[in-house]
Amino acid sequence: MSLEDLVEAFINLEEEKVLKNVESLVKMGKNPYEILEACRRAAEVVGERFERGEYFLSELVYAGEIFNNVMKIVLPLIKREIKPLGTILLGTVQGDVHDIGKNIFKAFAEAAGFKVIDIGVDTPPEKFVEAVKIYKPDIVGMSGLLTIAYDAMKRTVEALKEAGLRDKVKVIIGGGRVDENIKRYTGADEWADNAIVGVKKCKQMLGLGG
Ligand code: B12
Repeated sequence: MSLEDLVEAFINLEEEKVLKNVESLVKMGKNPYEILEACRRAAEVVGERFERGEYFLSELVYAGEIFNNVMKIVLPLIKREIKPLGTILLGTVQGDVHDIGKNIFKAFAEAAGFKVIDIGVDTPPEKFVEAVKIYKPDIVGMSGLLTIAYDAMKRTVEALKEAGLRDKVKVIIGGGRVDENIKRYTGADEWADNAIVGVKKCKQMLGLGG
């Protein structure tokens, strides 16, 4: 049983094999993050096959279900620290319903000691603004995997500005394809295409090292 076997089974969408592999790897004491990262790599290949027309939407949906079932086994294993570091308001932006990566980032941020308020998927800018007024978070985290998500992120940052809230929060964006250019385009303070790095950057933004 190895991470490579897991990746192969995931790419072939062999759910039973994937879940058995995950259970064995967990029993062997494998780091939960490595297991999730292997699944993320496999999901990327599924996405590429979808792009090439080798897999269809039903297979994309199935890959999402397999990932969610893996998370049910792995996420409860992540240890939580006790001290609250700060509050993160988190959501997937308008037009985008991908939430697997968001949920993984949430679990890692909570494990590191952040309080996370999750406002869900396909979240319009006004909903982010309302939630910032209510929860007064230290950080706003926006997730997005679709190309159209970058405009939604930009609109959300602009809406925070218009509401006079932009300088009261730090903004981090995340998702498989974000980078420094998209950070600049959206007006965010930070970006991360990986949950561990995302948590580290959240700590740094609040002056907590990282
Ligand atoms: C599973 C999946 C789906 C599932 C999603 C299920 C769910 N509940 O999320 C379903 C079937 C619903 C779906 C739908 C669609 N999808 Co889709 N999907 C994928 C797939 C295969 C995997 C995504 C995933 O979960 N990856 C695993 C996670 C763990 O990775 P991650 O999201 O990057 O998260 C990590 C980091 O980015 C980071 N992170 C994530 N969020 C945040 C937030 C913050 C604040 C921080 C700090 C960090 C952080 O931490 C995570 C862990 O390290 C990708 C392929 C790919 N390359 O990503 C395509 C992909 C994203 N989908 C794609 C497309 C086209 C679609 C559809 C338009 C298909 C269609 N024709 O209907 C729809 C869009 C629906 C919508 N409006 O959103 C394209 C997007 C192309 C583009 N450039 O826009 C991709 C890239 C596939 C491809 N190569 O063509 N999809």
